[in-house]
Amino acid sequence: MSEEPTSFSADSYFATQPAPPTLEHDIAGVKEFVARQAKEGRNVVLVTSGGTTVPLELNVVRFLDNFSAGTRGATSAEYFLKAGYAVIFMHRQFSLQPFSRHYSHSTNPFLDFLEIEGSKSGTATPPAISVTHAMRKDLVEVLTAYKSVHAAGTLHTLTFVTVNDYLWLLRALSQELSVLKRKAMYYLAAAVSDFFLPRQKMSEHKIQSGKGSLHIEMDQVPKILKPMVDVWTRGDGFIVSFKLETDEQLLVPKARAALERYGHQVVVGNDLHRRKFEVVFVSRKPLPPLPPGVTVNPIGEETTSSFAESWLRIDIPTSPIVHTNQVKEIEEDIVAELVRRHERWIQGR
Ligand code: 9Z3
Repeated sequence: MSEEPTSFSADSYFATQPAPPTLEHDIAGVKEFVARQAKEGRNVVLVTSGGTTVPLELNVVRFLDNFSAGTRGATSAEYFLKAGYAVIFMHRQFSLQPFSRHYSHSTNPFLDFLEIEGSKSGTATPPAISVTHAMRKDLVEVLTAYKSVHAAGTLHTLTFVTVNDYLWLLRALSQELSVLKRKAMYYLAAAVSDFFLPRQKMSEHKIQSGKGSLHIEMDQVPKILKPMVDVWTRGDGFIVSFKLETDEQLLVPKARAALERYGHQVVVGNDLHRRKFEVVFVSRKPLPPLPPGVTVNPIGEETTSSFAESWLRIDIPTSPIVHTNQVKEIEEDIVAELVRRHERWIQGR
C-alpha cells in the first residue's frame, strides 16, 4: 500500500467511491417523510449520531473506528422531538437511539427490572410480566413519549456504518431537506473519520500478517461542509457542526476556523472528557442577549470582532451511572439554545 495519497474534492469523491446499495431506498423514505412534515408545517432536524468506520479490506475483517457511543445524538433527538421538531435520525448501526437509549444493555439492562408473575400450571398461556416498582415511573415516562412520537410519525431512522455510507447519505438527505429551506436544521453530532482508504486502494481479501508491521497510507476525507452549505442545502439550512478535541486549547480556534472556512451557522465545541457537562457555542456574528428566564446558563459570553463564543455548563453529575430520568442532561440546554437560534434564522434575523 505505497501508492501516493490522492486529494479528493467532494465531487471527485462521489465520482469515484461507490454509493451504498440501500441509498435509493433510503432516499425514497426520507422524501415521503419530508413531504409529510412540510404539509403539517413542522421544522425538521437531521441529527447525525455515532462513529463512522473505515474498512481496510473489501471483504472487511478489520476497520478503524471513531469514538462515539451515540449518546449526544440520541439524547438530542429526544429533546428536538419534545420541542415539536420532526427528526431524521441518521445513526451508526447499533449505536444508541432515542428512547431505547435509557435501557442500553450495558448501563441499564431491561431484563434486570422485569418480573415474571406467578404462572398458572396446566394453562398454555404464558405468565404475565411486570416492571419492578422502582423502575415503573421512569419507564412510563419514556414509553409515553416513545408511543406518542410513533403515533405522530415524527421520527424517521436511518443507519450508516462506514464513512462512505455516511457521506453519501448526508449529501442525499441534505438535498432532500433543502426543499424546506430555512425550516431545516442539520445537527452534525456523528464522529466522522478524517481519513479513509479509497475503494481502488483496498485489498480484496484479509490483509495477511506474514510481512511484519502494517503500513497504510490513508487519504483525507473531503471537506464536505462547504458544498453542504453552498450547494446541497442552497445556503438556506441552519447547520450546526460539532468539533471534538482532546486538547482544550484547540477547541475555540478550530471551531472559528471551521466557521471561517465553511460559512455555516454554529460550531458546538466539546472536549472529549468534559463533553457531558460543558460545551461552547461558536458563531460568526455577535448575538443579542438571551431573553430572561431561559434555561441555558452560559457563564461567560465573549465576543470578538467576528466571532461570538458562549459557554454552556451544567453541574457535574456526582454518580457516573444513574438509572433515572431525573438527571439533568446537557443536551436539553444545547437543543433549547439551538431551537432559539433556529427560530431567529427562520425569521431572517
Ligand atoms: C461530537 O463532537 C460529539 O459531541 C461526540 C459525542 C462524538 C463527542 P457520544 O456520542 O460523543 O455522546 O459518545 N461529534 C463531532 C465529532 C466530529 O467528528 N467532528 C468533526 C471534527 O471535529 C467535524 S464534523 O473535525
